Amino acid sequence: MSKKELKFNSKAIHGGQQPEKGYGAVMPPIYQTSTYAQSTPGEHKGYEYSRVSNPTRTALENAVASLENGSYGMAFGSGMAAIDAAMKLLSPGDEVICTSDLYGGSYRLFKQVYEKYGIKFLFSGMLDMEELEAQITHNTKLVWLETPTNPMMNIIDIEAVAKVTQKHQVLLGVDNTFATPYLQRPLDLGADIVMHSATKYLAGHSDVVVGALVVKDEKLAEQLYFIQKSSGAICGPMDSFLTLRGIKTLHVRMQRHCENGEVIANFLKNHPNIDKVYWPGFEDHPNHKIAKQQMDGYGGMISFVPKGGDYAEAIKIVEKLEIFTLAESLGGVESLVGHPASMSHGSVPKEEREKNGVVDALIRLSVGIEDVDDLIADLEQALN
Ligand code: P1T
Repeated sequence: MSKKELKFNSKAIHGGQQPEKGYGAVMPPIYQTSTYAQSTPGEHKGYEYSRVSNPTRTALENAVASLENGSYGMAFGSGMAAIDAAMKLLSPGDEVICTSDLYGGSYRLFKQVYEKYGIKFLFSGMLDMEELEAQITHNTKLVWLETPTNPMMNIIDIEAVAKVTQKHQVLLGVDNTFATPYLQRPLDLGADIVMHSATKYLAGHSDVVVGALVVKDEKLAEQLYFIQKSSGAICGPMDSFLTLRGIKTLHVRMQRHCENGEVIANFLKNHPNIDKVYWPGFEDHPNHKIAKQQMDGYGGMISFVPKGGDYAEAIKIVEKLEIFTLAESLGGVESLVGHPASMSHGSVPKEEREKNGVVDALIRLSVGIEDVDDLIADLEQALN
């Protein structure tokens, strides 16, 4: 049976991978080398310099490409480096339309780095396709979306957006960090580029900062490999190894993240001290129908606003939590809590983020895979 035909849980372990050629090592060795011997200039065994490629990184790139049902993968030194590489496909004068609710670091890269180079960024809720289409001009080259969005958990219909981008011959990039390919495979829905902060669920153990891109199209892959080797923001061999090791349990971890997420979302929804809970698994979530259609589960990311909450109230709660560690990031085995307004989205101007619902009282949970009773008890003590 070809490894291409494997089901997801098997692909997480075997996809795009083969035992190492030298000694049959089941896990790819950490090729901690910058360069490779050549017998005469240009004669080598497939690798010449580790900025261009490295066997441990290749193993990771193939694994991520396999999980996303893509053909080509590129691994970078961070999620932001992966997005940066995608933005380097653009030229001055080009326009990008992105989801208005977006990781603060992506917003910062777009507005404070790339606008300086003459690239224009427009924002859209991406819930109304006619509205999205009306924003497209002959300069639009890329639509960039997150779904679920960080931190408001909006769900964007990838297939519907892809119909619009294909009609206008615009590239579609999807940041699949929150969902992971376990829950959602954007390339199957018509996206051209899938991006990951592999720092999060893919690696899954809060021990690396890594990014990835996956595409199907050969020409697009060539352009991105060229950018990757030219700009050089690559993932090192040690981090490639750790990310690959994390991926081997992605399906098991995600299953538990989803189970624990559901219990905690419902607990918060029924709690008297909570005003709003944002989680796409709720039937009354505005985009639940699309989530149900395009995702295989709802994940472990939840945002909420305490009743009558303000900045001080939110800070009190995040400080009181004990098992939920107050920290940037998400997607690891351990539960984390974040305060988007001052942490992950601190670089988004207050009026911009409040338009999207990222108010000072908003709290974001990354539900880990601990015993859910302990997580509930922790929330209970912090909320009361
Ligand atoms: O941190 P890095 O690996 O560079 O990835 C950036 C990134 C990109 N896209 C999304 C959706 C993200 O959530 C992130 C990183 N986010 C956090 C650190 C955070 O706390 O939200």
